[in-house]
Amino acid sequence: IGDTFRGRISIDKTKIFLGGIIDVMPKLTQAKRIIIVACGTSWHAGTVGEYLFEEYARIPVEVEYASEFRYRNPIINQDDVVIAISQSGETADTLAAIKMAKEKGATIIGICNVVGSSIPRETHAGVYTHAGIEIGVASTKAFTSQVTVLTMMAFMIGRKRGNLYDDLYKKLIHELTLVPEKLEIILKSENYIKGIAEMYKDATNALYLGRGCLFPVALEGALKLKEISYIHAEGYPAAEMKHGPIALIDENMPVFVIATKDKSYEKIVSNIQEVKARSGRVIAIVTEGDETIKNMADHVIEVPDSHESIAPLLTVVPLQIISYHIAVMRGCNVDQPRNLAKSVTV
Ligand code: F1P
Repeated sequence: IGDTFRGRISIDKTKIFLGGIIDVMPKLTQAKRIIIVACGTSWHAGTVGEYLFEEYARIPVEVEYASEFRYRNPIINQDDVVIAISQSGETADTLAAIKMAKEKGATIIGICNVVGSSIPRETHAGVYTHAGIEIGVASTKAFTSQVTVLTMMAFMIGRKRGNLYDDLYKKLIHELTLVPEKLEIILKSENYIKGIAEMYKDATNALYLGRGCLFPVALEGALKLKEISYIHAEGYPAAEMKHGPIALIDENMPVFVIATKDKSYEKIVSNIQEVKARSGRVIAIVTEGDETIKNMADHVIEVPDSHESIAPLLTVVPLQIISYHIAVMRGCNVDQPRNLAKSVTV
């Protein structure tokens, strides 16, 4: 893989280091636009990236389904940076999308898991997530590791572009270093989460709601339920609920709301009220100690308090666990769901 994807990923108290993209850092920091191309779960990770890049790096971002993008005639310029995200590094649509963007002169960066796969070989630089082999077809740790890399990139570019002053930058780095121990705390609630799964295992539909960078987490929660338990599920931006999905809500509809404390908190609380007013069953992912939502929701799953930029990494895990237990209780093969392939190479 030549000179790309070299170097290690590390975080210490004062800096983030993404060895594989050092050479293209000037291109990234001066990019007029970042285009993220991916499929499935990787597209959801890219959409978290969109929120974080815009917030911290202050660069316009477009997130594209590679399967659409490759068949359009998109306007791509030489000062665009295209980021391809793919667990397998072999997804045919993502590969075709970056080949096209490369021909039009864009700088191509990859975020991939499988070392030496096809997508990294078509990029100018990139980062291996080193998440290990995904045994299951449905991506889980690939998602959290892709989001981790995108979060690090957003902070790094933000810092280089002068948007993040010292104290905030250090605080954000510190927050990243706390993720593993916070995830350990969340994993301790597995039995409690399994109990919630038991109550909803016979659902025929489910709705997932989130706002800001937690909206893609809602999409990913819904996708995990669909992929492994075959329950129809939809992820929606919470504020869009009133434009359609609200018609579906009744006492049989479980509504998973990702509602940790951030700048949208008051708004998501009113979205929960709207669901409860229509007798929907609310399962809310909340910041620990949130009594307000506890008094409104049917169930809450608490995650440790964190900076809002870290919340996608923490809140997706209880949703993955719930889908896993529902699938097992329904007798589904969680590692090899029907009709799904690990790498979609055609
Ligand atoms: C994309 C993807 C996965 C999904 C399934 C099918 O793969 O949609 O997100 O879980 O395995 O493919 P990739 O490009 O991230 O390897």
